[in-house]
Amino acid sequence: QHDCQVSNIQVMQNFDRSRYTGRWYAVAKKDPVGLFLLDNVVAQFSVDESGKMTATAHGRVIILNNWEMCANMFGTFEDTPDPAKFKMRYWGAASYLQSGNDDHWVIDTDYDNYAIHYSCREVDLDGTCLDGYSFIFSRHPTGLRPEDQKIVTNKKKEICFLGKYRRVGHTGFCESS
Ligand code: FEN
Repeated sequence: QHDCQVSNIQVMQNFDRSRYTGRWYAVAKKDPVGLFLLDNVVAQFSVDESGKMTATAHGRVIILNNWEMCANMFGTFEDTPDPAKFKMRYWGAASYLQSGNDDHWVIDTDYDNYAIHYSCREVDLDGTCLDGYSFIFSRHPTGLRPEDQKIVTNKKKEICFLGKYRRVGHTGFCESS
């Protein structure tokens, strides 16, 4: 469970998607290779009448010529046999934003305060993650509660991303859109 094998990573038991709905503020992120969201990342998860999970997310990006924009992203989730593991198809509202299809795993959450998300895009020959990203989410824009911080640190270790996260600032840049 500490061998960094993607296939051995433990995810949330009995994940309840309806309790996961609503607004989540990214407080830290581990970036993938390539284009991504810089900061001010807020996600909003929904479950429709048929039970399918969807989400929107926004975040600040800097496009060519150092132009600051707010990227509005959309995601639809395909279920897998594990209730905490999804395939996420995502795209942006603007055509210059990259789209893709990523794994979307919920590692741990208490639904009311914190959540740890994980996505490995490329598994190395040795079974570890070569390119992946992860968000630490909080229900509170101010950050994680002290009592949740040690849980989150332990999970960062388990997914072998400890030391690879950066704080996600919230300046209100995307709040008007
Ligand atoms: C997640 C959960 C909620 C729904 C979604 C999520 C994932 C979002 C992703 C965003 C990717 C952004 C990209 C930006 C980009 C997990 C929060 C959907 C995966 C790829 C630029 C930057 C500069 C430029 C062009 C594009 O394309 N950024 O010149």
